[in-house]
Amino acid sequence: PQAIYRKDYTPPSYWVNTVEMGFDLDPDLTRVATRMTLSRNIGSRGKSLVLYGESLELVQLRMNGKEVGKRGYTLGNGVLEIFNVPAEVTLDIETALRPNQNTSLMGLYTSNGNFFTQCEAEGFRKITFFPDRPDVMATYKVMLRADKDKYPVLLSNGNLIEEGDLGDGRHYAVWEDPFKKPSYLFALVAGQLVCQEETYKLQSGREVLLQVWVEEGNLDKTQHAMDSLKNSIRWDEERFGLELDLDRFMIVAVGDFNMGAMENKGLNIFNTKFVLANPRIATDADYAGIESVVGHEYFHNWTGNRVTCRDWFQLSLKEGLTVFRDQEFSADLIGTDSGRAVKRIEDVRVLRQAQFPEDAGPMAHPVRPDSYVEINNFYTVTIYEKGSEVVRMYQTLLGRDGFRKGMDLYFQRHDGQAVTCDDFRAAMADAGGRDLSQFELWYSQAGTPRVKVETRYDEVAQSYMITLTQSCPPTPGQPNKLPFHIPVAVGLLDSGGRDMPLVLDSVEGGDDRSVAPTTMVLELTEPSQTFHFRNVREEPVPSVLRNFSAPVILDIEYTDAQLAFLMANDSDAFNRWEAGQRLAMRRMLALTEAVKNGEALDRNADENALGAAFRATLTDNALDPAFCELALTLPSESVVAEQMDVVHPQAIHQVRRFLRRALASALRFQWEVAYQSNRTPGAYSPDPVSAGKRGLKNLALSYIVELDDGDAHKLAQSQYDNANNMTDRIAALSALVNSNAPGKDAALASFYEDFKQEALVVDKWFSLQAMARHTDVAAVRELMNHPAFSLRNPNRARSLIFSFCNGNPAQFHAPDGSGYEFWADQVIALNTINPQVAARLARSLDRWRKYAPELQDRMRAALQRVAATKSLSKDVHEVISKSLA
Ligand code: B3K
Ligand code: ZN
Repeated sequence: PQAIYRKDYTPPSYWVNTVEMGFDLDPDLTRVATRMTLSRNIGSRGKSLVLYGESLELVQLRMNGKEVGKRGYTLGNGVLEIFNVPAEVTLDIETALRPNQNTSLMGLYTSNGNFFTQCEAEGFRKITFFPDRPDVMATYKVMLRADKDKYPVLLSNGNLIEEGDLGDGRHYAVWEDPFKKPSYLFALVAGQLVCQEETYKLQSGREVLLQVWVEEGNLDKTQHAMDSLKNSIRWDEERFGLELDLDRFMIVAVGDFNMGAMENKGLNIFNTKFVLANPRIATDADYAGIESVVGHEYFHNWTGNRVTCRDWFQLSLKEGLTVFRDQEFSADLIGTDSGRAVKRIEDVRVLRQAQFPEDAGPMAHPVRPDSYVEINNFYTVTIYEKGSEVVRMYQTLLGRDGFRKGMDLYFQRHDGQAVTCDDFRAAMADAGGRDLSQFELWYSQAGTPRVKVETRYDEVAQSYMITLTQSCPPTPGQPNKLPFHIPVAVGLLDSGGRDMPLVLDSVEGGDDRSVAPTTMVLELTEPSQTFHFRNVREEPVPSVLRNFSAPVILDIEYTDAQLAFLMANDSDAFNRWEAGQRLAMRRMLALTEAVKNGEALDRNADENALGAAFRATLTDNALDPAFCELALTLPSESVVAEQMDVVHPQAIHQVRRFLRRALASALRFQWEVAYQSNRTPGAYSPDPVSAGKRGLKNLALSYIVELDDGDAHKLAQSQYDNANNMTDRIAALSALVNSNAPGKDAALASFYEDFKQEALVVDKWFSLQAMARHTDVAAVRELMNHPAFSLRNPNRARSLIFSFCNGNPAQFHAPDGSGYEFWADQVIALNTINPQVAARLARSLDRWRKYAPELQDRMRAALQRVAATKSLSKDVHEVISKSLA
């Protein structure tokens, strides 16, 4: 397969002005008639017209009404090239396709008997031949025709302008989207669906129709999505002055979907997982996920749809920005400072858990990649989450108001256009009156920068110096890196734990502000820089990278005592959490080293430093329970693995369990108190305060159950039996399943019986077992034989296979390599069904070079077996060959 390079970008030879489509929907053979008007681009005289098409039968091709003869075009390798095309032209193309056989879930496909589309990134070419690239924007008018009984609902983008009967039991609907859009935002839905709808009044007074479409029987699960949509609309008006531009906005839920959701203009299509919720089936995390994904897709209407990407290398232009917007949306909805901090910590956890490893592995790529083989492989945590961090840094550098000015200028300049990351950066720089040229390196250089912190206090001069030194490891194709422009937010704590006023020496004649700030953003732009603070009365404890002001790894030396001090006193909640994580990480790495050296972990080992810090947090009643939960959660096994040169998954697992048991037994009474005092009696509500309490209560339960005694089992069993919501039920079930409680098998069985009609809950049932500590490869293979299991449904495949390969490291990395054989079997099986899903799974062995040599050999063998498979998709091929390179 051929790589595509960013430097090779050329504008299209023809623009498309209008598109009219007629669909005769039939699951076995759908016919699509497309009429488009095109205009030749300047400077393209003599160039042919290039259209893309895949898995399509070309039934007819006409140019200005006349059939194009065999010599007028070539067709092969997914490209239809037409020669001698006039400057202004009308094309008529008829195609035929087979939705029922489309298991890739790209283009037009069926799910449970209904029709859906997914066109991003390059799915429209599976519907008709088209210049399927995001810089070609056109208006669309679409007529859908189908059997009226089987497909009573017919939806597409924009406004419904006509509908009626056709005779023969068939009917039609005509939709028109007034806004120009790239083909990847096209969508249609047809089938037996019902909706919850509401009219909503915008701030301007205009009324819009909001609908959430689901299969019959799910109408009791749409309220939260509807509420989230209304919150999103209001938030974008208030925070960014952006109004919904259509009269109708629809969300449709589908059970077979490759990812979370899709922002098609006016017709967002969602994985059921991010729409359906009620207390019986959804957890607090599900409620939060729905809110942020509904927000994310809605916010794309401006950042992605109105202003879109020139080419797919610019993907982060819309994705990084829209993730930033959805993160801010969720934080603003919680409203409190501590709620914002909790949200920030959760987002940084995702970055560290998933993006840092990507940035350090064989698939590392810049936020704006230079090349790709398959664009679908580049919907990554780097493009999304690191991209969001890059956008956040503009806000840190320019301030909230400055950032808003930059956004306003961006829309003023580019509304209706397909643009680049440079255009976004220019709007920020121009609105803020700042030179942001060095900031470009955040887009072009891969890898996670490290920032080393050194300090010196001069008591006589009452001055304090902070030296920051940056570096960035090599990544594929990028051996040497230039220094980044890094905003580092710092504060200084006095011995009483209070923030000291900050006065930088470089500020002439002191600060003209009457009150000195207590947090300052230092801008690191050189390889190394020293910042001098004056009037520093005593040697402070520095709090560096407050609120995680840049996506870097901070190397800073603290004593255990300083970490405990920061954990107790830092006014920056993020760094309070961070101090606790550093303390825990230090202990976990030391113990893992001990296990690797064959030393036994003493059950009565003294866990004083960590134990005391945990005790202080757990007994501080002034702390927000949601924050406590995060502070009392040990770094995950994969985050610990990232810190090691040679990873020993079983040793890490053993250590994390050992520490959890030690903390459980040392603090048992306090865990019991936390359990009791964070109960949330009464009707379930997913609000952040209640969810935070449940989170801490269920963390306490999980620690208590580590002790695996009768009382602990009873507590979990009783919570399981009496739960009135899924959060508490699944937490109790998970505690039971990870213990030796006598009732655990019965609980698993009853859970399945109670929820077997709810696909999303059956997913949870598989996933919980896949990640349980007793579940080995053989047990997972056995679960695949369960009648409810299917590889074809992405959610189900993810719930069992991905959960095991990514979420149960100690079992997956079994020394005999059986986990890797299992992985290879599933990648190969999925490759023929759904290349996108297969390629995601293929990433699970990404970091194979980090493991002990015996494991490496077995991983390489599994990778090579996949590589040698016949008819490997380019999706899987790209991932595997980069892993082996
Ligand atoms: N833009 C889509 C992702 C499409 C993925 C295509 N493989 C969802 C989102 O980011 O909102
Ligand atoms: Zn997105």
